[in-house]
Amino acid sequence: MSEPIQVPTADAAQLQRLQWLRAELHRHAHQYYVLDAPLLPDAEFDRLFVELQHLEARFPTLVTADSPTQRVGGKPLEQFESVRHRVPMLSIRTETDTEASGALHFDARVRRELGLSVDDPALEYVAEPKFDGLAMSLRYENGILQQAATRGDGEFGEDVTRNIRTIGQIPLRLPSGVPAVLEVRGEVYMRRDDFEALNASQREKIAGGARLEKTFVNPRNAAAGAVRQLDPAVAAKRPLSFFAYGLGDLTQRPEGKLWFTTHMQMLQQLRQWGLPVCKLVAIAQGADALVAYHARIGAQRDSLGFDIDGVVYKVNDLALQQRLGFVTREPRWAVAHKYPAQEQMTTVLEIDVQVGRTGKLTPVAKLAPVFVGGVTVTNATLHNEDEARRKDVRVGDAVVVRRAGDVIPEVVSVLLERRAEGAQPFSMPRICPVCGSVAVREEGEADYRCSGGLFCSAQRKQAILHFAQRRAVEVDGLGEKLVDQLVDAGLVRTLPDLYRLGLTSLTALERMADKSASNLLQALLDSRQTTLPRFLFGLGIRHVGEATAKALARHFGTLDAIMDGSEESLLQVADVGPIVAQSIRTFFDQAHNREVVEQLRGCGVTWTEGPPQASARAPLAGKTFVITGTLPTMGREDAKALIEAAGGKVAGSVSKKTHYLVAGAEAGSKLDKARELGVAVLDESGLKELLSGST
Ligand code: JCF
Repeated sequence: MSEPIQVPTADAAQLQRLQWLRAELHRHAHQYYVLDAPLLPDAEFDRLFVELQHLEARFPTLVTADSPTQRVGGKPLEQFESVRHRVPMLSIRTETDTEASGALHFDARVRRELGLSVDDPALEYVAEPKFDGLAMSLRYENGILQQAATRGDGEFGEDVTRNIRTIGQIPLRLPSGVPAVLEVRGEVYMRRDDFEALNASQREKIAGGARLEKTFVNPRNAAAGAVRQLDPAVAAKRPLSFFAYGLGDLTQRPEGKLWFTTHMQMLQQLRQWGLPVCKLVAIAQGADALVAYHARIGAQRDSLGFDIDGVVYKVNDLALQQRLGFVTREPRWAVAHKYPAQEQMTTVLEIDVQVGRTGKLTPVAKLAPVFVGGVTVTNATLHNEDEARRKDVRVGDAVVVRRAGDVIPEVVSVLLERRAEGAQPFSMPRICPVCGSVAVREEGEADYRCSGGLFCSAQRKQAILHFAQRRAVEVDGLGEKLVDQLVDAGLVRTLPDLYRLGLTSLTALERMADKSASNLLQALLDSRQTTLPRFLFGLGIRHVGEATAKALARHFGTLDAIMDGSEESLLQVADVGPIVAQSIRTFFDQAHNREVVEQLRGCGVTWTEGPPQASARAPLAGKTFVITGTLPTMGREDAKALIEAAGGKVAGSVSKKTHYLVAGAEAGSKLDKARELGVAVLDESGLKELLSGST
């Protein structure tokens, strides 16, 4: 009756591929789990793993007991004592479909397994970020932290108690009334700013030659390395954080009463007991709410302060969780819904050297296009000569590219074992690649600069783009392509040349229709009515950013006063120090710069000038602010403008140099950081009080 089952047999090439995949995966798993030093980005490891799974599914007879697919997680290191988890440490099923359908599938599956029909009401879920760190089980006995263990293989983990005790966020003692045995499960992770600071100091130690300190490729690895340090004193210097998300072993309440009946109640209880629980955890009713949560956290992903690789959905009702149960070691009531990976592998096609507005030469790796952290990346900066040398990136190399947070894409490491023979080390050119002038690197500077000044067409182009940008004089539609054309055709050499353009010369350019040409001319006419701060900023004086330009304009009132101001008088301006003052003086001491200003005025560029407002009305002079969260009535830009108008500065991230954090609703990691550093925190009304000068 039944048909004979066709068992396909693998050919030699498939067999070889299978064996190669197993060997590679074993090697990389050891690097990752045991040595905390992965050679491949996670996404690449996953690809190899899935390829092996597929091959094994096609040829089931070839599955071996020792195949990497037959085992979860890593084996414990010898150095740490092995701990048996009283309640196994779960892993979680991952949904790699990063689209909304990933959430819809989970809801549909849970409903099916519970026997619910379309007419039954929506299920209640808890949604939380999925932290990219390492899983930890904290065992409290009678309220005292007795043991901390890694996941290991889920059954046996490593005893890392001594290292975990150094994490400030983890309470060593819980308040009275907690269960006699309480095992808290959560994730140890490293915040992005802590990671950057740690790597910076590791690099310094390398540069200082003190001892070879390695830098870490990402926060997850840095955290894993710290947790498995053999020396707790070293672990203590690694800034780790912790979020609780679940429970293991637990003593029940007397008389059969329950501590809690939902996952959310459990988290709230943990928070009350003093354990850190992420504030982004939320209740979601039904599939659509899961989709919305995935999108909302995805939009915040870059600004969260820590890496996440997805979100986790859990059925909220603990009784329903119990009904759903487990498949092998994964609960049926939870899933991890991923986001696009933040690290990917690609190839370096070329290393270019770009010339900036101030002549700075920046080496840039041109990459085979790769989708990382939600965008397609084709360039990664190598910053400067020292960085390029440290990373030793060469043309043709396979590299790991990382894009996390708002930061520009970065090459984190080179896959040395894949380097082609004869790949040549990169060296910084000693002449400008655009104009051929000598490039010089001053004592104590990291950058080479082209010495060609405005003779260098790259610097000219950048200067024009800087002048024309929206935050400066704003010439609508004058972008990179057009500036390239104008400069290359010799139509524009200096800023005033812009205002001398005419219809005939413009339409002679390639791909320039009458319409675009007249649009540009109109935009140039419109740009002539500007403001003094915009004009000053647009001139591109080194060290004069928007805030300084505003402060100068307010203090002096007129351009002539600034151009003729002595260094001493410039130093009177809030925010202007000796380097900035000298830079302004040097700029206006050059006849050709004054000439440019005069010609621009001659072309009709104007602004209204006012009386000087010597920094009297600058109650916030010298103070640095950071704004975070949603303020009740002001937009962030409004708050920023008010602070700057009062002489203060607004920065993007909290550091020891921050004087005030202005925090609105849903302030996140910046608020934590400010509290940690003891930075004063203001709400909107506090800011208004400061601005009025009454405090
Ligand atoms: O953030 C995480 N990495 C994370 C891992 C969060 C969770 O709520 C988890 C988890 C692994 C297993 N929950 C389970 C059950």
